[in-house]
Amino acid sequence: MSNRAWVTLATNDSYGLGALVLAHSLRRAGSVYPSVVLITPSVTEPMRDRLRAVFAEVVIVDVLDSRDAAHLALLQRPELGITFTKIHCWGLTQYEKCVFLDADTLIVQNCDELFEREELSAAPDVGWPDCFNSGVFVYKPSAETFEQLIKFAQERGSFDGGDQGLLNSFFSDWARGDINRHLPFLYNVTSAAFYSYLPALKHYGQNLKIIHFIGAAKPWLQQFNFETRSAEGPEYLREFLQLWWDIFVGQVHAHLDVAMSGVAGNLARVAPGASGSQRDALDELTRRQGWEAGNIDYMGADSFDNIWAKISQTLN
Ligand code: UPG
Repeated sequence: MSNRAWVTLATNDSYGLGALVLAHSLRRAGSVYPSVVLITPSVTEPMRDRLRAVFAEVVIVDVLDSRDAAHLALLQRPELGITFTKIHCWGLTQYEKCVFLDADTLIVQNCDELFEREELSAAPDVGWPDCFNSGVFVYKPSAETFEQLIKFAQERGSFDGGDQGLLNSFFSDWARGDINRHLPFLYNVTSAAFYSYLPALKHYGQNLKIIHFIGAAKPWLQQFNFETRSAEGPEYLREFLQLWWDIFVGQVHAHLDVAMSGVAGNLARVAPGASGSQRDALDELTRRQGWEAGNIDYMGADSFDNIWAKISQTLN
């Protein structure tokens, strides 16, 4: 058994889709290391079966939630308290070193060299570069660190209500300490970089290793045309959304089950190459889920005119 592993987290079937595509992207990139997924009891049985088929290990953990509504409101993401569950990754003490990857990341090129880094290595967050982004980090599993993190969380909480605030306070010497613990940004290119510094992206982008679809606009909530097999969504992200959906269509879609929950169950109902009404029905469901997750298409389907037309039609 390898003493190193990739680790991700899914607390529901929708993030389970992200985890499945991520695991296939690691294989596609030829990684020699196994991947492990942490799941919580709310992940359905059919999704667990699928995860077991693709991951070397599926580990069930309890939900840890910051329940910090005030700070999460500042982030405008009330659902992120549950990301505290990520801390369980320190409990995987059967491994000596791990790399944690959010379920909304995608491996574009092999990055096995990350395992040569030490705890805690991570890339800067574009919003505040003296903080690291906690979507990709190298760490050393340890029961002691796990206990310390739980204690720290109970006593001090998190300045953003999510795991990123907590981990940055805990590993507080990251910004000024050993530069080797700063991963190049190419290992965690967050979508925000595409509109904040486009020339740099054009200049360095061909070496991009990991793309991270941060924020509410997850790939599985974007529109996908099953007939033409083309991904929709923002132009600047299209190439990476296409890669995500290509892996999904090639490796994941055929194994989905209608008994899965959320978007996973919806996508299971779509036949490959589907067109017309079946796809429209799915779009409707996905749009609704996207809307409920705060991913609102203000200028398109969810525009005021469309909503008003729907209300008028219902009232007549
Ligand atoms: N996750 C779940 N279920 C949820 C929400 C999150 O399993 O309901 C997992 C999943 O692995 C996901 C990760 O937690 O990828 C982080 O959540 P996500 O919604 O992807 O957060 P981001 O919008 O990408 O935002 C940022 C950081 C991320 C950090 C989060 C909260 O990039 O690393 O966990 O903020 O601090």
